[in-house]
Amino acid sequence: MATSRTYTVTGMTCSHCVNAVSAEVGRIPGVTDVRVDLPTGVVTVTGEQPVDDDAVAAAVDEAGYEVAGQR
Ligand SMILES: [Cu+2]
Repeated sequence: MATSRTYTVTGMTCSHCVNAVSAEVGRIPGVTDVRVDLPTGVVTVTGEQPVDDDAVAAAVDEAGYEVAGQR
């Protein structure tokens, strides 16, 4: 069953940032969907299995941004 987790990511300013975060997080094994709301920085990650917070934080960091918290 798919599960979702929601994070707040800081540093995203435009659609390029959104694409970079979506691409990196979407590369995590088992992740099936990534939604980014640019104005709020809210990122919703959906996976086949429970999403790994550390993997998401690492992917966001890899893209050049930071997970400020989990909602
Ligand atoms: Cu940007």
